[in-house]
Order: sequence, then C-alpha cells, then structure tokens
Amino acid sequence: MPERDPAPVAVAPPADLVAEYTARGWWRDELVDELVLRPSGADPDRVAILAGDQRLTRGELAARVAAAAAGFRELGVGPGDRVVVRLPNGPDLLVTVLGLVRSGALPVLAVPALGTRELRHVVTTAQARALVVSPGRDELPDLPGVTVVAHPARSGAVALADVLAADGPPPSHRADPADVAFFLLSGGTTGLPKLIPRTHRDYGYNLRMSAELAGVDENTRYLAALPVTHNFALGCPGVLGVLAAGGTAVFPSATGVPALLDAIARHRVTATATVPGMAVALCDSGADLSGLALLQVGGAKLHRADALRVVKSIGGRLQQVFGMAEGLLNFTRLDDPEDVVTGTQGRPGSPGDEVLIVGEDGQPVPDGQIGELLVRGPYTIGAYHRAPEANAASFTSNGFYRSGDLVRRDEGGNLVVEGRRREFVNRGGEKVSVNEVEGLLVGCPGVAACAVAPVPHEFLGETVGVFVVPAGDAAPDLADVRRYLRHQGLAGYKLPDLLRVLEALPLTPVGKLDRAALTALATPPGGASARTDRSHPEPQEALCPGTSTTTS
Ligand code: OOB
Repeated sequence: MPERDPAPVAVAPPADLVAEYTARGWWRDELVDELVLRPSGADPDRVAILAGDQRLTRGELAARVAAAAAGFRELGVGPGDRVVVRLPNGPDLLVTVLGLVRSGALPVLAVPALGTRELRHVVTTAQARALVVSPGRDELPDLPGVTVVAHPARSGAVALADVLAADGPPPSHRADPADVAFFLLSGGTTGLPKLIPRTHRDYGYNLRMSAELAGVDENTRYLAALPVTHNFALGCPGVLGVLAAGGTAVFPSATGVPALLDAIARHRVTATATVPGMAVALCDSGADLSGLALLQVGGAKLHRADALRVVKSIGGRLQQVFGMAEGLLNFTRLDDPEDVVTGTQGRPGSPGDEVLIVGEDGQPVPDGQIGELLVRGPYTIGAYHRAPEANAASFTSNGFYRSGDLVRRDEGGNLVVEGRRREFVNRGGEKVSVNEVEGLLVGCPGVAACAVAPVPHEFLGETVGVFVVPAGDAAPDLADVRRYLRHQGLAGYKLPDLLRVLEALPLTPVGKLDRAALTALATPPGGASARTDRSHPEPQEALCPGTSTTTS
C-alpha cells in the first residue's frame, strides 16, 4: 500500500460566511453517518431497508455499518484514506459507504456504469488506497498499491462479504463536521470525471433541507430508482435523507421500469426520484401509482409536454429537481401551482444559496433573460479535488461555482433551464455550438430526436457529427439535413460533415445525453489518424459525402 498521505481538506468559504451558515443553523455539529443512523426518537426495530426478500431494521443497519467500519479498519484503511466504490445499487452498497464514512475513510462514489478508463483516472486522482468493485462487466484495472475488494468474491481480490462480516470493535474515530465525508463525481459528459469533496456539515444540511422540501418523514418508503452513488438518489433527499427522517429505503431487484413497478407495488413505495424518461415510462405504464405521494424528476430537463403527461397521471405529486453534484439544488415546492411545477425547474432550496445569472461579460442579466448560473452557498463546493485547471475555469475569484447551465429566472423567482454554455465542436478552430445546430435540427422533417457531437478528424481536429433518430421509416440523409440547415440560414462552416442514424440517443446512467458516446460511435477504430483518406480537405465542402465522411 502507498504511504499514507494527509487527509484531503475541502476549501472552506470566507470566515463571515462560515459564521453565517453556523449562526443560521444550516451547519451543525453533526456527522452524516450519525444523522442517517440515529435520527432522534427512531425505534431500532423499525424497518430501515427493504430489498426483495431482504429486510433490515434500523438496529440491524447500524450493526452492519459498525461491522463494515471495523472490517475496513482491519484491511488497513484508516481515517482520511480514499476508497473508490463502484457497486450496483443495493443494501451492500449503502452499508459499504456508511461503514467507510463511519471508519473515517472517504468513499469516492462511482456510478455502476463508470468504465475502466474513468475508474483508473478516479483511483489515481483520489490516490485511493482501495477499490471496491463488482467485477464482471469488464476487467479489474491493474492498479499497483491499491487493494481490490470484490463483490462477488473473485480470486486476487479481498471478498467484500468478508470485510462486511468483521466482528472487531468499531473504530473510535470521530470526524470533525468540517471534514470531507465522501467524494461525489462530476456529472460531466465530456472529459474525465472530477472529484467533488462533500463535508459532513454541508451534506448534513443538504439532507435536512431536501427532506423538508420533499415532505418526507418516518412513514416515507423511498425507492432508489437511480444509483445511490448519484447525488439525486443519495441525498436530495434520497436514501440518506429518508433514513435521517426516520423513513425506509427500498432497493429494486433490477434496473429497468418493470423492476421499479414491481418494487413500488410490493413495498408500497410512497416516494421516488427519476430522470425524465423514466418518469414518463412509469406514468405511461398504466400501473397503479396512487400510493406514490411524491415523484421527483431531475437530472435532465423535463420538457413541459412530458411534465403535463406526468401530472395527468399522478396529479400534483410531481416535484422537479434541478441539481448538481457540486451542490446547489432547486426544487418546485409541493404547494406550487401547476404551471410552476410543469413549466419550471424550481428555485433554490436554501435562503443561503446565492444564485447569479450572468451574461458573456460576467455581469448579471435582467430577470427573464438567459445567462449562465453561478452559485455560492452553504452546500456548494469551493473547489474540485486535485484539479487546478478545472478549478481555475469553474470557480470565480470570490468562490462562485460556474455551473455551465444556461437558465432564466421567471417572475416568481423560479429557474428555467435553457441549455448548456459552451458546448462546441472545434472544427479546425471554428467553434460550432452544438446547441445552435441541435436547436435548428429539431424542426427538420423526418427527425424525431437528434444530437450533435464532435467527431475526430485528422486535419481539422474535429468535424460536426449529426446523430438522428428518424420519425418514420425514411431517415433523412446528410444531404437532406445540410440542405435544411442551409435553408434555415446556418453558416456554411457549421453544416454537419457526417450523419449517423440511430434507434435511440445514448444516455448516461443518469439520463443525460451521452455526447462522448456519440463521438466514440463515429470515431474510426484507432482514432482519426487511422483514416485512409489523406487528402487535405478544403474547409467544409471537401468533407461532403464521398470523401472521408460517412452517410448512413
Ligand atoms: C444531477 O447532478 P449531476 O451532477 O449529475 O448533473 C448536474 C447537471 C446540471 O448542471 C444540469 O446541467 C443538469 O445536470 N440537470 C438538469 C436538471 N437537473 C440536473 N437540467 C435540466 N433540468 C433539471 N431538472 O443531475 C442532480 C443532482 C441532484 C439532484 C438532481 C439532479
């Protein structure tokens, strides 16, 4: 194992803000694991976890977490050590994460779909001492000096079951509320994930605030429909917020809508959080959702037409949540009028959230105009972990996080998400906004859904790729799409160079468009330099069909 290095520290806000967050009771002397495991007055015999036939009371959950904490200590994992966790949703994942937090170690929560390349980057950046992983989908990365804990057991790795079944005394370490409790990963769909340090005091507030705004209490049965390694299902209020409120966390037996519907019926689920596509699928299934008192939808934009479909099915029990792993959470409120719930992404959860909406010049825009959302507040980070370049780009000098989201604020103070800032294809130095091209393509005949992504090119660096899901049997081809866009007045250099027809657009595990997957789809094996066409293209027209690009 590597030398033990100092525990990471989170960048704290200026002293006056620390004083304010504390004085207003947002930050308290509490630890995430204590808040979750010991809500005041909760009966140890009450059920905490339901998963298929498995049932854990609060007392049993606390005992399992204590055993896991002891097990990781026996493995040589100590306070401040980072442990990357990539496990499928379920009680073992929750016990592993809480056990690590309880032992003072810092879990780094990776969604199950994180690939080996990303995993390697995360382990290296975290300087992780151990990796808890569920092998099978791909090979375990060979990472010198990192203890691999596998679930299920696997040769060459420590078995997670053995770690969780330790019977030594639980560690006596008690963290400081200002300490990092765990790391989330940034939800970016381009580039490698960044590590987001969340402290006990900021996440404790995140949980209490979210639980209150979602109206959860000891009677709530919350279904973890999304991976609990994602902030939404972890703590907004998610499984941790519901347990902290004295309620029950329910895990589905598999991914996919049928398993969710099965768990909802079987465990009489009262609340869940999903991405937009899942919410629509649940509501369109015709299943009885009358017991569902709360359906939170977020992670990607819920378009008004879909929101109306959801409301038609479950009434005013929809809550839109526009959040980010970096912190800020916006919620529509449970008593908001229908046009707010269906037409906006809600407003900040805390009076301490300082939200600025700024134009290209960095100055605030008037209400109603679109600008980039910047935020500072009691549960938003001040820096990523070990990422100086990203930090310089993502935080202002006075500690505001630049979300990259383009939003506008309506008369009622609610935010409407309009897109993302600066998603460009860099076509030989010319920047082509993917939002601009996508916005025009929505109206193109024969197109049901579409996306634009950069495709590597030997000479230009990148070219403009268009990915189309056809509306009927006949998909438009590249020439049709170029003609249409030209007719819309799009500049010649922004016209697409390549078109691919897809059955569906690839999504990330949390339902965001996976632009990186589109790029990968259209990249020739071996990368752009593997092209056989060595002619130097003239700008734009040389890349029309027939040269090195593909029309399918
Ligand atoms: C949630 O967190 P992340 O970190 O995976 O992604 C954050 C980004 C936001 O910056 C925004 O671009 C997008 O995802 N987003 C939404 C949205 N919720 C998130 N875009 C439009 N409408 C929404 N409702 O995705 C996340 C974290 C906590 C709670 C909910 C979502």
